[in-house]
Amino acid sequence: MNRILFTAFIWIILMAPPATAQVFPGDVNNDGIVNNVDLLFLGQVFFQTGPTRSPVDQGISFTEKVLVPWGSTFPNTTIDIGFADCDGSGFIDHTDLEAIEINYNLSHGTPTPTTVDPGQFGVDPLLYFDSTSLPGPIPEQLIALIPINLGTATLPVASYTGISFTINYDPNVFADVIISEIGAPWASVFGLFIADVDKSAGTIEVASSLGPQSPLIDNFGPMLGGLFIIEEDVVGIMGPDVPSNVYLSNILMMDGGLNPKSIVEDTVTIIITDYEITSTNDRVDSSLEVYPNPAEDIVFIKDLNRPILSWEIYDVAGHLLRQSAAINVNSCSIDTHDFSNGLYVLQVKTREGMVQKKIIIQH
Ligand SMILES: [Ca+2]
Repeated sequence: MNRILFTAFIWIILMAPPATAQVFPGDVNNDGIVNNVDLLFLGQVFFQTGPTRSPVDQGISFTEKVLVPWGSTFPNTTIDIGFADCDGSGFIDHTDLEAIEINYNLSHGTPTPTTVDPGQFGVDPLLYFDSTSLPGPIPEQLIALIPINLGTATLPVASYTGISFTINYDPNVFADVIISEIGAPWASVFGLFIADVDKSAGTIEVASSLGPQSPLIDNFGPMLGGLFIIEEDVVGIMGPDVPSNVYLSNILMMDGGLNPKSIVEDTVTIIITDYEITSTNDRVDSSLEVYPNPAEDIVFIKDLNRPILSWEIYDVAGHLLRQSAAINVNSCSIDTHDFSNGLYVLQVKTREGMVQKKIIIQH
């Protein structure tokens, strides 16, 4: 009798199906939450191929799908690479990046996100705001152009393959913040990038990965352009020099073996002044027209109410690219045929104050 029971027990153990893992599309590192860290893992295995999931378990909706293990794991982990094939197609590609974007911040079970080591100032490299491009106090409704740099000449980063972090700002002060990649060395043609914006919380969660085809980077310098667009009428600002802090947090940089590297955080203080103090007249933005936008080879500026005295165009890194001579016209045009596709800031000086506009060049 005992022997029969024992045999039955063994049989049950042998015949019981193995515990199957579930894929929640977008949670590439299977830590319970879809966030910017998942992009770092995705970048490591981009373009890899493996077995497809069964048709009922394909797709990127945030419901559990049965994992078909790929049999290989991310470096230094026990996480099967099959988790990166979010849609179950057998090919890791941009649809899987889309799964991160669509399911961002969704969670399952009890998330155990990666803890971040804040690093040690003077020992570890910095991710920091390059405030040298800040001209000083900035009036309401204008744009503060602040590039974000990674590493310095004395403390460069080593073996870079990707980074994720959060930018935190006061949503009552900034109407919008636009982040864009500057390019080499931190971005490659095979690279991946996301910036998830939460305007009510005042956060942007960013991740950038070189992708699998690129060599590791030992370097330092500008990484991202940041346009911090100040509200037209900042609540409570009635006088000059009101400070507002923008800071970085949750920085996770990884090398090619997915080993975290400590990076030190930074804060920049943007000084905002009441618009009325810097202008002798009423607000001037309403009558200035900039078109077309997006533009290809030429941008027109027109202000029938107030003469245009000069204009300047900056890239997202804060570099002055082109400027007019002193003029006094109601309309003019700017040749942009040799500009790269992307976002720029046009700053126009009119007789009654300064106006800034975002322009997009798309050839
Ligand atoms: Ca995750």
